Amino acid sequence: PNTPLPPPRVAVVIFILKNRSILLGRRRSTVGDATFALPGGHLEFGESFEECAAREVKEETGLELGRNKIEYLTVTNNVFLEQPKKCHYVTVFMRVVLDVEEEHVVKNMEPDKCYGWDWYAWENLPNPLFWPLEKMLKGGFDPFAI
Ligand code: 8DG
Ligand code: MG
Ligand code: MG
Repeated sequence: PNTPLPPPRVAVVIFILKNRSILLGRRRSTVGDATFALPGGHLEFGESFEECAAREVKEETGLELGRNKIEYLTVTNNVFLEQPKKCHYVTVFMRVVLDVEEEHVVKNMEPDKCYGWDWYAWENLPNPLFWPLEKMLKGGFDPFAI
């Protein structure tokens, strides 16, 4: 039977940069299960992209972005047809650069949704990356360069 397709949704995800590393978590989800992805989630009613990014980071990792400058980087269109549940996301990519001098404790706040967070060197990213991220990076996108 044909299940009706859900409308496209807006997701906000964030590159958290520290030195030459980024924060990635291995997903536990029907979408992109076991792949490495950025922190982030669904834009809620009335939120700015910056507010959504900061909220999701706090909910998922416990990190407080507080007075750090959160910047918009780019947007991509991602249609997931090969997943158990078909879905379509317009994904907004943000960035924050953390102070190298400060200590940043990252916790796995939603262990039902993520196997764990860790820092990965940009020159040596883990595999497999979540497909929308993979696609961008293969296209030459560099969150450090902008
Ligand atoms: P929420 O209930 O907390 O709002 O949502 P979530 O459970 O945190 O949602 P999510 O799956 O983490 O993110 C929503 C969608 O964003 C995801 O299903 C597909 C899209 N998305 C990308 N790239 C990335 C990425 O690198 N990381 C995350 N987390 N989501 C991404 O297109
Ligand atoms: Mg979330
Ligand atoms: Mg999430």
